[in-house]
Amino acid sequence: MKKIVTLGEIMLRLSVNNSEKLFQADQLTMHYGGAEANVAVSLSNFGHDVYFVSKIPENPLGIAVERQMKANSVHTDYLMKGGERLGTYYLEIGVGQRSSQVTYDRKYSSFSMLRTEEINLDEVFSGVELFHVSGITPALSQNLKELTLLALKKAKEKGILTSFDFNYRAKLWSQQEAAETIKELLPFVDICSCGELDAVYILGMDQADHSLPREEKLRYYYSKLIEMYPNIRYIGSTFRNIISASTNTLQGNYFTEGELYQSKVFQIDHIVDRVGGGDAFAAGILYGILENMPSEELIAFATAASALKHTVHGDYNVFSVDEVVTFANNGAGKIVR
Ligand code: KDG
Repeated sequence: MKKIVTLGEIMLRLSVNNSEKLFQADQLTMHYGGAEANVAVSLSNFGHDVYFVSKIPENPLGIAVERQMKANSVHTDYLMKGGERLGTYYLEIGVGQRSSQVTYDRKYSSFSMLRTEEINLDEVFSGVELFHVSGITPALSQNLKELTLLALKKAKEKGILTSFDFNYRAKLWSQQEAAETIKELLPFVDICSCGELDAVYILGMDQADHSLPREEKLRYYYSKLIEMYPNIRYIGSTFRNIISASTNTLQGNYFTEGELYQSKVFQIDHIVDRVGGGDAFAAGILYGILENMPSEELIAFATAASALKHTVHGDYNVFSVDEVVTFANNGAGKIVR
């Protein structure tokens, strides 16, 4: 069991129940989620000792978040209380060829107003082996930009393994703002979740030759990423081919020591909820790295974890290591290649 810290916002998620547009709905279903909270829950369900650092309001929604974290055995010692409100997001679930839509209502949330002085990073990082944060956190406010950089620097000073998922959200900031910030963060990152679009549109890399196979393009982007930031030791991403709102294929990619490892292609025939699939994958990669899994096993595990997440409602991956391994081994996600 390793001590892990994640830092980020958790929100109330309100989703439409049927194939309605939000403005038509007269009932909404409640869940709670946020990228780094999702990773925390996943790693905790994999048996690690996870601390989620965030801030929630002192009201019934804050109580609900705290109880959920505790129910998933995530430590809440650094879940600060106060501020105005819990951020909310509304989710219209995609149907057929129509993709899902997210509407944020998170301005002035308790977390986005968090100030650096409210956190004692020396205390938070005591005995920690892994720190994870994503691009959503620095997108939320100037304070959180500073805190994310400070936390990554501090974690590195203390010899903690650091993980950063680009998680670019166009509704939160422009590509240019994201680029300026993320380029400052990457020198302090060991493990990075970065897709092809992140490489081109956030890091400004020249597009790979169109005629190359997709995995060759990825090798090109990842080799460049490591040339730019030699501190990055592990990179992960998925190829998703969305066939319809209820079916997609998923293949995981993992790059380390100059080699690209790819999982089999899972076809997920009955998608219940895609949200959090990327966080489930990132948590799977982190689990594999902490366990020193051989790279082929690691990428099979992370991809199976993500595929499995698509079969449950809500943002969290709630499966245990054994369940993920069984799913990966028996191809319950239907391995198509
Ligand atoms: O990766 C899933 C997240 O996008 C979801 O949980 C909500 O954190 C969230 C966000 O800011 O969009």
